[in-house]
Amino acid sequence: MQMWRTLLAILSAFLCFGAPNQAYAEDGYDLWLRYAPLDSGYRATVAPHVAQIVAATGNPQVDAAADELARGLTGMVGRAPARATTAPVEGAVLLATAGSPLLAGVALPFERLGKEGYVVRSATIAGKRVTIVAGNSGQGVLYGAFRLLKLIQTRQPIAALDIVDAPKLQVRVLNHWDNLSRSIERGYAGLSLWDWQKLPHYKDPRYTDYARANASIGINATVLNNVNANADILTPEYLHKVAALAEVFRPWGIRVYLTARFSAPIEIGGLKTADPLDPAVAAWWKAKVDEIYGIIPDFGGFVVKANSEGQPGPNDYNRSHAEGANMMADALAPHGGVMMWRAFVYAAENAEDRHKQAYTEFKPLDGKFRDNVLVQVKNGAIDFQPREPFHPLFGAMPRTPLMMEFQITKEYLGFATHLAYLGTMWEEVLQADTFRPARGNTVAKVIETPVDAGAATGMAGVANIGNDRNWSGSQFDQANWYAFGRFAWDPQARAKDIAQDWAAMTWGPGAAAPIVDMMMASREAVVDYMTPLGLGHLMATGHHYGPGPWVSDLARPEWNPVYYHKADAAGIGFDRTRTGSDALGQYAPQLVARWGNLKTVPDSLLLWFHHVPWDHRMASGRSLWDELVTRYDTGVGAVTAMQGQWQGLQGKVDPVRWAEVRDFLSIQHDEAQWWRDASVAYFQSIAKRPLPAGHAPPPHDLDWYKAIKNPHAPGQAE
Ligand code: BDP
Repeated sequence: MQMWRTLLAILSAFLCFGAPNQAYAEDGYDLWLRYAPLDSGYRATVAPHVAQIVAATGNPQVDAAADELARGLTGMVGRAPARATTAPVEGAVLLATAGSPLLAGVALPFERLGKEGYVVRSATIAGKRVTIVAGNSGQGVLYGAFRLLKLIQTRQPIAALDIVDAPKLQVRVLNHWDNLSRSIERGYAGLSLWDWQKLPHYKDPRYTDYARANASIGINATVLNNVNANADILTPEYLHKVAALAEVFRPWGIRVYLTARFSAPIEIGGLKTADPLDPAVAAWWKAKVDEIYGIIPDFGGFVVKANSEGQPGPNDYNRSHAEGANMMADALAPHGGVMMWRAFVYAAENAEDRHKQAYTEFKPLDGKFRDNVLVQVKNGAIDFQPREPFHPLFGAMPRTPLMMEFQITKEYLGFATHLAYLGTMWEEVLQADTFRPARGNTVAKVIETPVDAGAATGMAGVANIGNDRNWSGSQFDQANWYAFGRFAWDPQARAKDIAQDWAAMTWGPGAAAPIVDMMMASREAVVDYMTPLGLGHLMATGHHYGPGPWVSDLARPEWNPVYYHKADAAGIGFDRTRTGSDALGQYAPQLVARWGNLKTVPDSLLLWFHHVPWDHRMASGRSLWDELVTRYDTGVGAVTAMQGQWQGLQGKVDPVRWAEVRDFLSIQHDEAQWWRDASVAYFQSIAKRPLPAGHAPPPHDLDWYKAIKNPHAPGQAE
């Protein structure tokens, strides 16, 4: 009896604290691939269907799929499945590509799968009940295996499966803003994973885990280095290091891309110019690209940030972005490479509203880019703010492949310590109707519809990954990496479904519901305590850590927060209607009508498009000033509510991760209060109105907040 009780205690300790093969407390390293033991009831329904893994070896991606399945089942079911290459037994999982003899006699919808899709189907082969995981390529099989694992991780029945799925976008890519020094621009999770000094000889096992995590969510590409690029990455010394990473990633279906500095022909090529129309420059790039493919045969291509924030580009030679992009695209085309050209441009001496500049420059170039160019457009026209309307270029360049760029790392949403699930923000952007050419053409549809038969499609996410144990700097920031992969696979996906899957896999199905509730409300909380009612870009200078709405002395007007909020004695907000900058005119007429009218513009975009009197009556019945203060307090209150929800999970999730989240929420609460107090103090100094009843005055005067400096905030540009 005593012995049974001891055994039971040991068993329940394992159930609470992770898989039995883990001799350490969970710390987040395993991400959503924890493969924790299943409860016995559900396990009994799974075990008969995963008795054996049958995979014809030889295809590295099918082998990777088989290994991952074995790893996952061992953790979850508690024993390693038998492995075989032929002749499935009852209850086998069959991993096979189209044409495999293993699938002889079974009709599967391969024509619907494309290159990377998969089918997961329960079937009977030679009298044996099996589960087929099949695709046209090993990569499809790999994604199918992860799907089967996810079904089990989220406790779905697996006895009668018939799932067909394929990605809607071709290039699903992480952009690492990693410098060769290993610092990460806007990185809040430690140093770069890429240990250039030890590469190519030492391949840290972590590279494989990184690739597994990406493959599990369908990410098939990675840009290793910063968009503010260093040309050295294109030298042979570095290319061999890059090749070593590409080799690790290959079985997981991930191609390597690099950012290319436009002036590289001068810096490492010894040329006098980087003019894209100079034949010597084009020849240099062609030779460089041929050299790269000689070293990395499946190299993906380039990303270029040109003529933006001091980076060199074709404008330096009076050439257009299309002329620059096409020259490099032509060098990549014979190898099947892709040229991702960023539309994040705003010029040094340009008085035009920054919101308008990318559209002004790129729209006339519609139809002028090669098919293997993807113009990479940030979700909003300014810069990854907590809330922006969708970028007006979406829908406005119907003959140009446009890819979405989201920022996974939370440069403007509180770094790693603020809990902000970005899935809701991305869904809001993707589901926004461009009304171009007509109602119903959402941003998601724009990016997933190829502009012609051969044209590329894609989505990029600025990575939040570093060498912290938990990869993303916080437990909850893993959810943003996860959600990015899911949206890149299917831009029509829903943030809540994604949150549910992530929470169940990462924290256990029992804890998922309250965690999903926290996640779903979290981004709006940040909007409220940082930039409510359509305000934006009010962060402190340089590092963007904390509030700085008063900043007005920086060299360029659009670097100053006062440029964005335009608060004065009369009111607050940026008039972007026809009476102001008319950035609104870059959107379809339906949106001009809706957003241009104070009666129909949603509160969430009010101050983005209008300069509004402080006493303006809001839908709530409050004056604008009272509403602004109320929103700031709502934001702080939402963080208090999350703290309460998390408290309720004590003992229901593993203790180390639980305590970390509790402490981070407390940091978030303090900083939300800081944002609120500093912003209210500043705006009150301009609005000169009393605080509405029941709202506490900031504990310090404005100068106190202005004096706060954080010279060591992480993630600053080199
Ligand atoms: C801004 C970042 C800056 C990046 C830039 C970009 O502050 O570090 O270099 O975006 O996207 O938001 O190029």
